[in-house]
Amino acid sequence: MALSAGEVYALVQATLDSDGDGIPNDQDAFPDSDVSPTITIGGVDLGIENILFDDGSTMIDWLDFVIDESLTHDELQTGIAALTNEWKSEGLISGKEKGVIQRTTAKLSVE
Ligand SMILES: [Ca+2]
Repeated sequence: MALSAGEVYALVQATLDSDGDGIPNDQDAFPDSDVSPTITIGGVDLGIENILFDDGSTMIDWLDFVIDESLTHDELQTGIAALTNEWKSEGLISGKEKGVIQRTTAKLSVE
């Protein structure tokens, strides 16, 4: 059975790994992940490991998502607090690292 050009294209797209994080695009929550080794926020490298999750997302992906989607500064800080509290409770970051991420994002302006 021959595949149509459209089927071949869909198959190739699904199995591609655009960001090279080892998770194929069709299973990747963020197919265009920022896979930098450490977390950078607003041009500042915090020196905190940028962890890759099983769903193909990285910590930077989630931080950028909250930063981009927040309409107010309160929303931004609430979103970042929720993320970093979860990561700390999972043992992925220390309390000190949580504080660094929260203080750095607090300085960002929301447009
Ligand atoms: Ca990814």
